[in-house]
Amino acid sequence: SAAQSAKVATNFVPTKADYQKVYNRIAEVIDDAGDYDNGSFGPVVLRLAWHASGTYDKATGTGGSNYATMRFQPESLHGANAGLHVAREVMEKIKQEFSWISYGDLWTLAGVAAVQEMAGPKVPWRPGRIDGFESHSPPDGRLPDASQGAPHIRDIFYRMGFDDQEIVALCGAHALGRCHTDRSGYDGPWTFSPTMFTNDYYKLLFDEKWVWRKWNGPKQLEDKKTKSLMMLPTDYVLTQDKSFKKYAKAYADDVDLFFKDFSAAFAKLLELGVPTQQFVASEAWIMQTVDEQKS
Ligand code: HIF
Repeated sequence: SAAQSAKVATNFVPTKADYQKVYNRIAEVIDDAGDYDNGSFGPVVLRLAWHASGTYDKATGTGGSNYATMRFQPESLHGANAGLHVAREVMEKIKQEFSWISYGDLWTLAGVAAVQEMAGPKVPWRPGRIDGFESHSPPDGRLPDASQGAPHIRDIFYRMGFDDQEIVALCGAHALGRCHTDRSGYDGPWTFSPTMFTNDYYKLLFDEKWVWRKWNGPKQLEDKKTKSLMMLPTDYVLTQDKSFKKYAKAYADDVDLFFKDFSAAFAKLLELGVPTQQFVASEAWIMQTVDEQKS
């Protein structure tokens, strides 16, 4: 009967294998980007996972990935989130197929899939986020402003509960993707391989000479040699601030150390604001890459 099938539907308890199916679908959709940005939605999907999580405030326990409030206005219209409708629309296709998954779990799992499928480290992840309401939305201003310096970066990331080492480890994700003039106003990629997770971001910061770009847009740096790469003021700060610089140099010199520290910091970011008792597993899972499942 209809009543029975409705009951079956609500009693569906997804297993790790079900989440792996979602992961696999995300991996497919990320790659099926046609002419969009180097043929990949990976970077913009990763940015969605981070912006959904990075609103967390340790002091009040508000914000974070739990309620996926970026589905609602005004958060979807916050300046920092410009362009993320692209990622949310890509994710919506998957939500239609796997309606049982919460948006917070879907978006954060997509961040994990993006990192792993673009040859990055394994990132432990577990489900348990629930869809919330507009009333759960964080205020504007919780995400970082790229035009600012070290004190601002510390304010923003200390508020989430990160330390200097974790901040610098996270920043390596700017090896991926690019800035868009019609989104942030900034322009260009950070590395020559914006769909490959590498430690090139740190290497380039130290190996290239960075000069202010002469243009009508917001203040950003360009590499003197090719003028094809960019750094935001907040990226360049990693070479100027003594404490940040120590870690950035270490990650430039040791890709394994970077992968290990990025994985830990990014896994932590994705769980901010999710009450521990909501998680379905006491320890986070390691999802398999598409390649690993082929053998
Ligand atoms: Fe970004 N980030 N980010 N970022 N970000 C942009 C794009 C990406 C900051 C600013 C910007 C992190 C930290 C900070 C990604 C991932 C992460 C853009 C360009 C700006 C301005 C948006 C656009 O125009 O499309 C600032 C100020 C940060 C604090 C220092 C995280 C560590 C690096 C937390 C992180 O994971 C990714 C991926 C992109 C590329 C998106 C794309 O569409 O290609």
